[in-house]
Amino acid sequence: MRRFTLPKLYAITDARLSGLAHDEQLRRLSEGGATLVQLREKHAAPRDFQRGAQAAVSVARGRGVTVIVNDRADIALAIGADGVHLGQDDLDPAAARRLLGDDSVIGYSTHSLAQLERAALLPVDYVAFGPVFPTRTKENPDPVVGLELLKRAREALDPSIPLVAIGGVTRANARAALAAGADSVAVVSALLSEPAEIERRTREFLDDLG
Ligand code: TZP
Ligand code: MG
Repeated sequence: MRRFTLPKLYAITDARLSGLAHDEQLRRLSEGGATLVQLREKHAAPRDFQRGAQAAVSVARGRGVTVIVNDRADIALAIGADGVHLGQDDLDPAAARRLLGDDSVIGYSTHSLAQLERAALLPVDYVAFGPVFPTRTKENPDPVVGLELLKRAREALDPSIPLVAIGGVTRANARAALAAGADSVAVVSALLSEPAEIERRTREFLDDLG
């Protein structure tokens, strides 16, 4: 698996929310200082996502931004992304590892302590846990886990596996998520809901996280 230091801020794209293509979102996030971006696309046809993600990887390459593709190991492989982020219903992480090889980053979403404990046995580079706070970005989200359960998740997970808090993270609560034991916060709407503000919000978020 890839030796990979997770930055405190993990930005995730949303073309519907921002009204911007993935490459333009990545450009603005990167201008604000983001170094890790997940391309998340729940509405476009795979061909369109492939093209949009390819353009985003091209932008990322000149900027040293790590790019993770949500859901689709095939697209990640085809476009030379740095890795894939898988949910509980996507290709299983062991299969994705066989496809992508040892140098790719594989992240995995979990929503309960039971899922988290199973994740620790899989060939993944980080585990996400959430939604930590209420979110309107994800359709049919799992129940909110909260900060207490996030803390227990950190205690339950092997310390060598980075933990990402996701769901409803804002500037107001991000530090609490880190204090509860998350290594990183994954953020969509608090960065992207005002497209003209993406760069500024990203910078402010990073300033807050220190
Ligand atoms: N997985 C759990 S919550 C979530 C995902 C993809 C959405 C996070 O979006 P936001 O806008 O930061 O709450
Ligand atoms: Mg998924």
